[in-house]
Amino acid sequence: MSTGLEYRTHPLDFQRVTINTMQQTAAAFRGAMARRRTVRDFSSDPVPRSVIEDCIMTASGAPSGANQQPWHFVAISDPDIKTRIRAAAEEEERAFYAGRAGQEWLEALAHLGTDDCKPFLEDAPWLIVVFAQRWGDANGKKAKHYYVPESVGIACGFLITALHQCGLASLTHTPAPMSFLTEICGRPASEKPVILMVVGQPKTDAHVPVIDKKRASDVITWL
Ligand code: IYR
Repeated sequence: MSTGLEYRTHPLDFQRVTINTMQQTAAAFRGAMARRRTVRDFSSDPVPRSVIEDCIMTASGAPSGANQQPWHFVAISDPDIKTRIRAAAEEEERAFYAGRAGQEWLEALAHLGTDDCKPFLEDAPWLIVVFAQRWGDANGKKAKHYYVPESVGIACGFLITALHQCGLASLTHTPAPMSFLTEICGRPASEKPVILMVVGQPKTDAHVPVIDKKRASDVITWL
């Protein structure tokens, strides 16, 4: 079926590297990313807005279904807005830890040492709320978006990687439900908040839980 729409191309910008460089880069990047940990003890040391913008634009360059880029990022440094977000998030978390989660979920989380107290929502210099656009607006007409959760998940992966690469810690925080973020961030109802990314430097005495990572033989099947 022909749509009659135009297909245009330009030459790919791609640099081949030697196998040696490929191997060294892969191993070095694996090591660098292995040192990335989810942090919950944030210092309030400031982080330049330009760094946050660069990391967000790295995320926004991620591949997406039909290249619809179905995302919007709200970057918050305003202390009053952070205080509102903390209050709303902690209200949800109190209900979560007091029973909404259920025993099985709480047991799965126990080794992370989390509770309903979220000081990092005020301590960290930046909060980035990632919104998924369930549909787009094509000249006032609702346009269906494809593979939205997958696309936004990939963009969040780019964001976390970019933040780590430039020396910043992050926490993928998901108070449930997180619909209060739509109102606080002034976003339309067509957008769904999916991740509240907490970003900054760790406190100098920050601790993280002891966790295991799966080994190659656990996660890869070679055929
Ligand atoms: N949102 C809660 C609970 C929580 C849920 C999962 I899944 C985690 O990986 C970590 C925490 C909280 O932030 O405490």
